[in-house]
Amino acid sequence: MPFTTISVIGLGYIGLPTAAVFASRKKQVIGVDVNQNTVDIINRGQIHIVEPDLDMVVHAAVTEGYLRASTHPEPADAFLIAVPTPFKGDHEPDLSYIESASTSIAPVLKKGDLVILESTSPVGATEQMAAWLAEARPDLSFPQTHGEDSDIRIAHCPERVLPGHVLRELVQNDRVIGGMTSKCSQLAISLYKIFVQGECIVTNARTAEMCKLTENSSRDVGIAFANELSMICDKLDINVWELISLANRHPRVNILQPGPGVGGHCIAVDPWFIVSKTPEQSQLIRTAREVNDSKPQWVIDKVKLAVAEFLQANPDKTAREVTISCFGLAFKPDIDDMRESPAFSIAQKIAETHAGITVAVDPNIDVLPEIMKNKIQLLSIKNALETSDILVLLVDHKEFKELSKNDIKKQIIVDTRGIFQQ
Ligand code: SAJ
Repeated sequence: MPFTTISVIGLGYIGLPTAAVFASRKKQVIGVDVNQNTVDIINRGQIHIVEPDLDMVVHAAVTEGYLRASTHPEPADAFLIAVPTPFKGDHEPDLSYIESASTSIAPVLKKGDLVILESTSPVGATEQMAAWLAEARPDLSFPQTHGEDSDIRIAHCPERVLPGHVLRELVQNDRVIGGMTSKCSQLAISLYKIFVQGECIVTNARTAEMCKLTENSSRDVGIAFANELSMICDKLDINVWELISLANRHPRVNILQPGPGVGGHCIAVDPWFIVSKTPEQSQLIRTAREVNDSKPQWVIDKVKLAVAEFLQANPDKTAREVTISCFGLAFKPDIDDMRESPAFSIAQKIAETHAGITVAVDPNIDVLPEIMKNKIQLLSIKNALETSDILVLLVDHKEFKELSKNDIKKQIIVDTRGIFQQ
């Protein structure tokens, strides 16, 4: 086996589970992160993110001596870069984290090492990473200049795991292996085969980059279609959820579900990496992004109409006496992750503009983020139902789906997930 020591750069939602899974296969793993606090937490055998079962796997890996975290890279046989690739204000991809990760590992690289870029990246990022490495280490040869004879092997192998199911999907999903040369791909396969039970399929680095972007753009376009339908149906007085379930009975139709918008750190971001490279050719992908990004404002307008409706029915009251409850803050059901969450931004916007009380309810969140604390009250489902006049359903958490029509009969409902309407 060519890999005794494996280093994972970036110990976030993808890097940490990946490091832990290698360690659970009894490889020596060095996890590297710029955040000292993250490193300290992991070295205590604990975790700083929420992902089912990850705490147990990390705890075992650290106490058995297979996983160790550090703020500085050390020599290893393989390096996996799993750092964020956000976009800048103009939707241009920001590769600065990949650049600093490359610069930080360059001094410890040695002949025969494998470097894999796992971060979701615009097309060309792997070649760019290889160029940064070559610039920092003129004494080593790289695939872009030396092909199959290079000292260092480089590949792009995008992660495709679903938050909430990361440990299972890391092992079971098929893996796209985009080597810069055939030998790069073969070495990358032998690394992933340490834990991957799915198939490892070889392609080139550019296709692998585009493959990951295509998967998430395809989902974004699908969700945009559902969101657009929901706005059309609202105008035409048709129940969109009934409509979609009927249309989906057709053997070749499979429409996704509308919601308050698209959240998370992947689907709302990755399509822009395609648009920024090929703006003229990416009209559908851009429009889908715009449709999904417009949905939160549409929901906020619906809430305003609901307040007006309430005041019309209760002429003795003013807006200051109307309590609005936002059910759900996470970016999707049954998790606590609020990153890029449309539910969170809708609740925040309501709290900023509504004269009365705004309440939030989320069974997976115990403490509100600082930014919300003095604007919103966090209540239990029961208390929120007792006190609120308008209920804005933003996330289809299982606890909300269990509510019966009797529980919610007195409120005006703005239901963005259709759980009270099917
Ligand atoms: N959503 C809808 N309607 C739907 C499905 C989803 O409104 O019918 C919304 C969700 O509520 C959420 C957003 O879309 O706000 C994204 O959720 P998701 O479950 O579709 O995806 P993520 O962001 O958790 O994970 C995606 C996955 N990609 C695909 O399914 C193609 C995952 O496999 C990727 O690894 C991940 O992005 C990533 O890291 O890129």
